[in-house]
Amino acid sequence: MADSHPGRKSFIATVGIGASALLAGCSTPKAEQVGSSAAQAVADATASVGSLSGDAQAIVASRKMSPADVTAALKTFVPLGKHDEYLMFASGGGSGQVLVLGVPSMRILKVIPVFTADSYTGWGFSDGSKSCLNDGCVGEKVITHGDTHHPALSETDGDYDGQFLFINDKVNARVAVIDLARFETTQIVKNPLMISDHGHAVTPNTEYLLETTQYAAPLGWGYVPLTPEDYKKHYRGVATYWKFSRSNGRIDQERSFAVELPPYCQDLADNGKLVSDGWSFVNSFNSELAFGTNYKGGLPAEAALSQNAADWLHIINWKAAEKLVASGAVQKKNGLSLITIAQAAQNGILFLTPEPKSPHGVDVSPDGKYIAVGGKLDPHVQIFSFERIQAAIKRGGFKHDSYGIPVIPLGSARIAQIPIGLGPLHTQFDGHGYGYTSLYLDSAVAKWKIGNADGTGWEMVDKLPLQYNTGHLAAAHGDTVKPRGKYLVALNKWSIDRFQPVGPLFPRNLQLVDLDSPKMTHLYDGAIGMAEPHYGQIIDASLLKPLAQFPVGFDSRTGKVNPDAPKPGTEGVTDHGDHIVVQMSQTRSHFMPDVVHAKAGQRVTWRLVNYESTTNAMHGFVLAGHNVSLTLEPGKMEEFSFVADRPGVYPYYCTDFCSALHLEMMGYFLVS
Ligand code: K7E
Ligand code: CUA
Repeated sequence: MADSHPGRKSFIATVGIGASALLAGCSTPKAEQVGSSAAQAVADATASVGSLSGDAQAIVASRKMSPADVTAALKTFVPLGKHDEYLMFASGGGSGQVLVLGVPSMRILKVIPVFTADSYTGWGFSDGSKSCLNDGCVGEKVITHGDTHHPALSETDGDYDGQFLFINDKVNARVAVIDLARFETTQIVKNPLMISDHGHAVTPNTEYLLETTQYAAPLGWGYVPLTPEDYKKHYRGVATYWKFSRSNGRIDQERSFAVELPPYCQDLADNGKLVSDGWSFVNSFNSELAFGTNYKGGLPAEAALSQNAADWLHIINWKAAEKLVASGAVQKKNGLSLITIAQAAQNGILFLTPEPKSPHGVDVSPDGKYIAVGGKLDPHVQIFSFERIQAAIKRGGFKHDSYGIPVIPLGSARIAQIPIGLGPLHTQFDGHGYGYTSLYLDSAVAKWKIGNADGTGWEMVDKLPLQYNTGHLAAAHGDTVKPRGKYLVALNKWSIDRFQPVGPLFPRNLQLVDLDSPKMTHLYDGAIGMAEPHYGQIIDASLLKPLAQFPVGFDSRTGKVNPDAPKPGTEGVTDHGDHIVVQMSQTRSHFMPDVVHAKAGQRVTWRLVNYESTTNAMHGFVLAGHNVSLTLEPGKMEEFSFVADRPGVYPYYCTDFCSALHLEMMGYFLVS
């Protein structure tokens, strides 16, 4: 990557990115060149695909496509009317939502609202979705945004089963359940101990969702002054194990528990599988126990937290933790069973081992034998052996950290470090004996060979530049016991010159990489016009069995048909004096009733059902002046309520062009 790219450098200068490592480390873009002459390219392209028809040859020539372009186009094109082979669930970052994309086409199929209201679907507008969002209140404070990071598909025997998706909200330490029969959020829980989180992963049979803190704080959201002594003594992290019950599709706080951790700034987390099932691995990056003091002339947080050569990998035996909780020896704090650091250290639940230096990603190999750690400020992917960790635990004779937690020496746990480049972050696997680690500073992905238990044979075999500043990678089933290889999506932070300029807020670039070719090749740039997507997971689409429509009167709040749902022939308005109840239906192309009267000051309970039995026949509903916006799929019931406080004439109408007489699908709400 020798060429320089003025656009890139001036961009960095303009935004004032100070880190010299960033400038030095970032690969510079290389124009994807066609070759010396267009004619040669056409000849090459034609040769590469055998005989192209006359039309195709003309297109290749006129668009100046290289053979690689033609191959990429053919590999990502899903023939008209056909479906993608895989679906990717990507977090929506600061939008608080989840994206669903088809792979390999990279078409966006759906945006699932989770922590943020959405006026298209009506999430946050109906009473049911409001109450789900309100379950995520921080105390009395209603939160209407989120920062989604790590989607986690439910697993059976360590592989995705297509039933549920879980997603965390980093900023407010919340976890949400999405039911993949409906592709709808069905539950949000607020962590009663931590105020913000980061790591999030399921155990191999979805017994638990692991949620780990990032920025240490007093447990239970209280106030303690920020001094070095107070930080050490009263600030804490936690690993929370949320119990998930598949039978009702809900998280059960009563059967959940947490393990108290020192304020080391825990980061990503992954759970063991197969041989390492029952264990969790959690990174951290503040062995210094520091915080920023630039407000009074000291070090900024970024420097204070990255002084030491090593940080701590936390190793948690969650099955032992589960047993300790079941024994009744564990106290509750804010309604959640909390194993203290002392209890965890004494009962073989918590161990530490050093890891170089300011690590970020931690990912367990498909066989469960190895833990790959991305060093962020260290140019290696570090490989830890579960077998060696277990042998060290058996041997005992530990030293301890200042919190009394047993420490396994680095040499006893790590078996290899593979030099791969600058800024290693996150790793995925392909099921063919290789790992793939993103390189944030290099803007690249490194492919490396999974070596032997004795530490030999671990080596990088391929590297592909990416555009630019890659965060997570997602491969098909790439973090399960059965990775499928085939495709890798790089979730890039910056896109710089890859797309038509659309103003200073640039699209994110989800790049599709082909893992089937002998060397990794780049197939597609997928622009995402929303927040930084962080992680995504890619599942074989045939494993998903979503509903095509709801039974009539289906209420998302309960997941059942609501007995109060309007029924044919019973629609209308009932006046109870201080309030009215509206029972309304939608069918192409009318509302029944199409006029609703209320008196100023009356409370209104409005129930609406879409009676359609034709798949895809949805109707919208908006009511002028009342902040009501919904979409109802066939069979769906929604309920909303408000006080009719302002006399007037308010049209309501359907927002979906559902028939030739869609514009006539309207009515009046009159407040006298
Ligand atoms: Cu690396 Cu939140 Cu997984 Cu962003 S995190 S990239
Ligand atoms: Cu219903 Cu338009």
